[in-house]
Amino acid sequence: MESATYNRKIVLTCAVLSILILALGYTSHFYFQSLYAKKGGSTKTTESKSASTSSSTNGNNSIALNALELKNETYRWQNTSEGINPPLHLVANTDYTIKIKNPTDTKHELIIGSNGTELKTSKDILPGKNREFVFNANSTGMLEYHCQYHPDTMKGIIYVSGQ
Ligand SMILES: [Cu+2]
Repeated sequence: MESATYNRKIVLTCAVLSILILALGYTSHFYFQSLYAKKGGSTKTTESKSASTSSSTNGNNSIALNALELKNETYRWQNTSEGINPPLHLVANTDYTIKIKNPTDTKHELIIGSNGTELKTSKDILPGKNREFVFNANSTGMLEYHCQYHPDTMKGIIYVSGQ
């Protein structure tokens, strides 16, 4: 009889203890969840901020052209989208920033021309240097670009369309 009440006491104590442990785990779970939710919220705000900054810089018209050495000092112009001596597509009466990188070991000079007439030059771009300049085509049609020093291998066509 006495051992039965003793057993009942132990069972009761165990039950109370396990309820306490469960309750503690439950509340701490919610506490940490709310902490992480706060952290996640602040990360989201910075992400959307940087996204809007990059979209505003994309508003400029820019064209990237790099000097490229193939082998035996044969050079080409190159961009990332259309490859070697790429055709350039411009809209008339619009400013374009032409950005040129020269990672080769010799100098280059980009010249934009029309029927042998020079319209714009980048001036000399020395080895390892970058250069950018603004070009604006004032009429539609076809122009050409070439390098002053490698006119036979570094050359391409510029198509100027209307707005
Ligand atoms: Cu060149």
